[in-house]
Amino acid sequence: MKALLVIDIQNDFLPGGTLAVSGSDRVIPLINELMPSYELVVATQDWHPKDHGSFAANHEGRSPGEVVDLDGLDQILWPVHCVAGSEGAEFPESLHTHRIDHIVRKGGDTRVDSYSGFFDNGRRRSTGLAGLLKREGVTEVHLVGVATDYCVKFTALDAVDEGFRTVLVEDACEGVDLKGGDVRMAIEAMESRGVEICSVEEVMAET
Ligand code: VGL
Ligand code: ZN
Repeated sequence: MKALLVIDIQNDFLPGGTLAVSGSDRVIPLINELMPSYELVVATQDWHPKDHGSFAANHEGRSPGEVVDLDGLDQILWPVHCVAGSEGAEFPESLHTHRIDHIVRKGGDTRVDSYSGFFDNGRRRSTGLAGLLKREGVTEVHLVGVATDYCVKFTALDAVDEGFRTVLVEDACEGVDLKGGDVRMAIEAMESRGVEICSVEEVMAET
């Protein structure tokens, strides 16, 4: 059975948000079109406490884009985004949220970031996503959302490690691309680990 994983489609990652991924609003109608084709739709949400260690504002004298050590891991600093319970952390109104069966929240631990929907960046704690998918009988996951070079990439790599056939629906994703080429490199990294790459059109033609 196939599940659609909708990664971090939240106001702060959309144009006008605090960590806006340029062009990310483009993927919402595509995701809406895809959702009815899946037996299970799981959406992740980046869901940080105000004092989260990934926010530049919580490191004296630091700016977004700089890298610090956070509990032994390299951490890129970001603008304040997706604070639990804030408007920026909500799904946009344009997303067909009635199609979402489960929501998995990540990034709740102040001392560690969580790009993947499965584990934190230190792989210390699981979100429960793998167990949820396995209980539901899922064997294949298709990924859409933001950002291709962060949360989508790390969720896809963990999905492969967890034994799922893993497909990236490339044109229904959008990346940050901090340094030009990050999205291309992310896609290559996913492919070389066994992630299949396809398009919305190809998915829709199959169903
Ligand atoms: C993300 C940076 C920081 C993402 C989340 O959803 O890709 N990127 N937090
Ligand atoms: Zn975040």
